[in-house]
Amino acid sequence: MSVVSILAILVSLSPVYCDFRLVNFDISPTSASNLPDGNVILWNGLTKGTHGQILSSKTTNYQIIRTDGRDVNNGLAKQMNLGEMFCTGTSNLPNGNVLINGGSNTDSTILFHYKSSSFAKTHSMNRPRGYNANCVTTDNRVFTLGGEWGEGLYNGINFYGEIMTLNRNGSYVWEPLVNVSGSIAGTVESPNADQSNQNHMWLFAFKGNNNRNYVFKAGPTPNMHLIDVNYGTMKFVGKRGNDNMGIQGIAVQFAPGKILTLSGCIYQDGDVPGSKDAYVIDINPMVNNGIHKITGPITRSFRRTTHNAVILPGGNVLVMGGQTQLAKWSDMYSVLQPEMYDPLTNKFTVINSTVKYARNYHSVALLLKDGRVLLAGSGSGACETPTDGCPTRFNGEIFTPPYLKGIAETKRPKIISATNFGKKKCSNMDLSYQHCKVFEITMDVNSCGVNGATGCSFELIRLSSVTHSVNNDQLRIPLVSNAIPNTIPNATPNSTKNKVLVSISQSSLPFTISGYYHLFAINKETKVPSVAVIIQVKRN
Ligand SMILES: [Cu+2]
Repeated sequence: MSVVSILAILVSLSPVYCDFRLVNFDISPTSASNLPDGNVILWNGLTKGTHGQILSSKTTNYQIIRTDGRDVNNGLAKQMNLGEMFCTGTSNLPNGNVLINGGSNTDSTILFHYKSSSFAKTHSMNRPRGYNANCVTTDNRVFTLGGEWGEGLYNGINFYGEIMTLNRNGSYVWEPLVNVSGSIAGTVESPNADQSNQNHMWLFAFKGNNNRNYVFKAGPTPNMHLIDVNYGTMKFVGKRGNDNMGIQGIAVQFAPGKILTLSGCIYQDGDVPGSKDAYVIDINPMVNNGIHKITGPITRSFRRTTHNAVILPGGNVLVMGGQTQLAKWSDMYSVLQPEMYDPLTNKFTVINSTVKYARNYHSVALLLKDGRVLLAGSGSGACETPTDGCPTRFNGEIFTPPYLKGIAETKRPKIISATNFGKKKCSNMDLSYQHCKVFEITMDVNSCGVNGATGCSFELIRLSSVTHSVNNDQLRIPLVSNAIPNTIPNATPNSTKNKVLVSISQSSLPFTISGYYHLFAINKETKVPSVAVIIQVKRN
């Protein structure tokens, strides 16, 4: 065999880099959630292809997939028949289960238990609604707000806030917060004011230094609000810079208390252009009863509405799909190129790659445990099979971000274990106990470089849920890391070189939400992230 032919074989064996890899599904997903086992649950409507639900129907199709996009079963969708699960509120609960509440015109509340892969119905909301939005609060409850009827009827009904509490006996109950007005929170003075209700709000929870539990509403209306979930009150806290109504837009908390908003368009219906503006809202001062800071407008590379955004390990935000002009259930005006926001430069840059298919209204995106990104769904929502000939997407694509371009899996930082540090056993990072606040991470030998584990930085990215592009669960928390102190008995530089101690900083605590997180190690020099280990974080 000649040298030339050996080289040719080597070249053909090396993995071909491709940004977006197509994965086929049995449904056209309109919602998705990360699960604590690393899998993802996808669901949509009444039939495998529907983007909608006939009122009073109780059937939803779903699939559970692995990180590589393969179904955990036989590739066929399953059905659950307990209630509506379309255009709902969604939350990743502190215990790892997924809460799905409302949808179209229902009050139903459904729990997905990830350990048994089963659904159960729980206490109904006081106000039936679809298009509501949730967030998990800093006192481990779930807050929901806004919405409307699925048939597009608004009729002046106030879709006020509600809060769901887990009782001591293990049951849940929704309590209305009638003074947290969904009408005020969801409305702006515009000719189509009522249409703003058909939009999932952008909600972010934090704890004040007065120990009260707050929710900041960043959008989609340009009027921002602060909600006190203990007192059940809401106040106007200012405009989102010069931003317009941000319908079919999104917001992500890429660092504790730092929210990037990516507005959509000004009306729910009609051909209206998408926004090109982004803002960063820093709500850290609000912890001490201060005033938030706004940076922007920051110019995006493309006009977009119906787009998705995913926070990546390292803190960049990947923006994908959507349209330059709103056209629901359509491939018109599609933006195929992704772009990335870098918080260090405060700029967006186009990524030299294109999605395989238009991913617009009702599309979803989630960060996966291996540092890749799932982008899925979209289309007309009117096809029953992938071969019907209309553009309903019975598929997704897995994006390999630039930080993994040309990187062999063996060259990534590798977390061997992440356990509590100290004398007592803690099965999670429990912030209420001093001895459970610090985690000891053991890295594979030299996988952060020759100087050991201190060559990596560490961060948490919360498991999250997305519907209609909106994902209020996404949250990134950089960790403080320290080498193992040499005061520990028997510790030698060699035995501790690949270990590091990590904890959540004091300034991140007000924004830390109980639940499961991806723990990533990132090589400080190459910026390459590890595959994540999933850990639980608890606060009392
Ligand atoms: Cu919808």
